[in-house]
Amino acid sequence: MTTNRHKALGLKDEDVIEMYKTMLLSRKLDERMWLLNRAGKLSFVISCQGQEGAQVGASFALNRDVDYTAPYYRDVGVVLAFGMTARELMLSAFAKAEDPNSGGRQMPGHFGQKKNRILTGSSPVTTQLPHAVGVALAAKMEKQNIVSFVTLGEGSSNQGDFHEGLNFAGVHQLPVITMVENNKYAISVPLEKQVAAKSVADRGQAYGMPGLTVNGNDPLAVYEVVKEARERALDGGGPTLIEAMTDRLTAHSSDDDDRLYRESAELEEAKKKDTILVFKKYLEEAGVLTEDLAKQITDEIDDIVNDATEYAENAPYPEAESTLKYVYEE
Ligand SMILES: Cc1ncc(C[n+]2csc(CCOP(=O)(O)OP(=O)(O)O)c2C)c(N)n1
Ligand SMILES: [Mg+2]
Repeated sequence: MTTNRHKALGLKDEDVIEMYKTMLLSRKLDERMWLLNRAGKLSFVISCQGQEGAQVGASFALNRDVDYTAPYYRDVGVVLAFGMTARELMLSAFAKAEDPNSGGRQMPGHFGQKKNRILTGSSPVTTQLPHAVGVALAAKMEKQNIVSFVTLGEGSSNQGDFHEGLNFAGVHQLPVITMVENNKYAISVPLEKQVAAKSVADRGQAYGMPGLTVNGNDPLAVYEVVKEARERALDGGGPTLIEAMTDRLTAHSSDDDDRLYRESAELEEAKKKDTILVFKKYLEEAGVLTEDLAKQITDEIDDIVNDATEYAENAPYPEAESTLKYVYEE
């Protein structure tokens, strides 16, 4: 019964396999980046691990040929789904000239790629939200049949930009979908010290839009609510706020030690609900993922990660003389 959930949502077997591959590629790239960081080859990693199901489930519910996204730093699953490649993500991690995000100028996780309609973000959290609302305003003014999709962490939903952006989107009924990836930590600060409200989703009501909380470890559940939100937006029903409950399976970043503020038992519990495992189990029970296919996918992804690492490691750094390019008018 539950094993046919993807078909009930209009997803073919090939679609859910593609979702699984995208999630696994996100995870394996991230794991490789940690190894490279600990080996002294990469300066910094900020992880998607634990949040891939929410990221990929949401992205697959969008029209990735026309919609815009304003992702936040953990969204490896979103940018891969929108068309960024493993090589490009590694080029960014190694800060190489060919990195499409910033030519090696920004820290990793600062995504931006015009051809895939991924808006450039900057370091202050939540600044991407008013940008996404602006894209939705333009889409409405130009009568384009598209939505913009923006993500952020729950800690960042306390930032002014969140409230200003959502209020504007609500007033003008704009086609923007906001997804808060609630991993229950803002660096070392636990959820109960971040938000007094019962849920982040409840904040939608204040801005005149539906606010929904969904199990972010279940990509199909996220797919469903984002798909509905997209249809509502295109029908003129305005914005939606979604809170995807997830777990951050790593420290905040490679510069953080989460053992100082998070009990190991809590992390072990979170690992039991790991979105990759949850989705793999679903696909096995649905008869979509056989042992042979699982092995084939793992091999394929290992090859992609190895190729990306080798390519990026051997790629040239930007010329020192190019440092000020795009900073001053030439
Ligand atoms: C305006 C602003 N304040 C503080 C920071 C430093 N900072 C970077 S990430 C982060 C935590 C954000 O937590 P959350 O929004 O829950 O996202 P998560 O990292 O948990 O995914 C903070 C405080 C920042 N980048 N920008
Ligand atoms: Mg958080």
